[in-house]
Amino acid sequence: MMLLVQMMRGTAMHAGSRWSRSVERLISSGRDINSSAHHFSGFGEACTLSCGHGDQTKVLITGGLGQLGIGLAKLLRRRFGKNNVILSDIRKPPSHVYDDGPFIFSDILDFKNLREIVVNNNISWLIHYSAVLSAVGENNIALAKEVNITGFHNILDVATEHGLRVFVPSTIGAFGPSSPRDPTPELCVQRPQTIYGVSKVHAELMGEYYHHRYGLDFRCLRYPGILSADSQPGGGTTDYAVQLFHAALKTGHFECYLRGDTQLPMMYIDDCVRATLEFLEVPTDSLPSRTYNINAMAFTPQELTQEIQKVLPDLKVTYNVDPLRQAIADGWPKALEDSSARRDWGWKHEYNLPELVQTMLALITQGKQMAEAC
Ligand code: AKB
Repeated sequence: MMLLVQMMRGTAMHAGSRWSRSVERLISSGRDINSSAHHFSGFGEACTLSCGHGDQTKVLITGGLGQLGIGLAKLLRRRFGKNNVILSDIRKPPSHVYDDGPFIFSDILDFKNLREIVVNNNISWLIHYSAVLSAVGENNIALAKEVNITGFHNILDVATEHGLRVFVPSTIGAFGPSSPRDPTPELCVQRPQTIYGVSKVHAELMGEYYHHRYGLDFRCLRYPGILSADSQPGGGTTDYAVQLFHAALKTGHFECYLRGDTQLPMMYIDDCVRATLEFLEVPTDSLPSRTYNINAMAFTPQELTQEIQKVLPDLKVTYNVDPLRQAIADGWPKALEDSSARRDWGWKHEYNLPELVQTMLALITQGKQMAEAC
């Protein structure tokens, strides 16, 4: 027992101050250190015990009410069982979210709250979706720093402390104007010019460092802009694409804040959540890298409009360029090079632009009809 405490103190000294404080608190709290012992074996060496999780994967999703959480939870619940996937956020969800499976309050800025959730629910995978996106981040840098950097440190520490598999999305936003843009390789210059991008590069590097230093099972995919029919993105630069579909069906007119020729990589949500689950299921020893690009399609607002006009010929799109979001988009990749993901774990997208358009229009129409019928 004494030896264990000394080991933990030694480990804590090597790590960041948040971690040190966490370990010190645990030691001085007099809580059952033996029961936590196996968690700490993940530090500096591979965790050879079962990490207390048994065989059952139990997942916590942070930022669960954003664009991706509900869709991912649905897929994971089909795979692991309804009650083994906990969706969390700091907001109150619509009531159907409570019906679909467990939903709890979790604040990633509150380390103790995170730790309680992980311990009380025997969490083994942590999927960290809380983030302030690119456009909102530029308008509130303090908030972006707090959520995307401080919050992320809490995630890293709790995941390391409890030997979790942790997934953190990165994005096309982790690149900048000096990166090669068409296509953008996995390893290249990364000098983003947004706080969002800087925080994502930070997350990639910190996660990889914790993997190397402490054996943390960190996994990261660089997502393109994601399109979904029943959940809206919030505060991003690629959001126009989802908004265009809704406007096309609602009013037949859309005013686009990006220039018509701005090409960005995009992906349909089903491909995105499937990629995430497939990547998370790869055995840790079979992954040569921890951060991968994934790509599906790339289009401009003009190309998206033309494809939608094949179904809705009266759609009219006008342009009123927002300089902030245009500058962000002008520094981002036009396409991502993703051959490593295709080679290492068999990544394959299913949706191209025509399938995306058909699916989005059908689902948004169906959703509108159901809402009207209620
Ligand atoms: C954004 O536009 O900020 C996001 C992203 C590409 O990361 N959708």
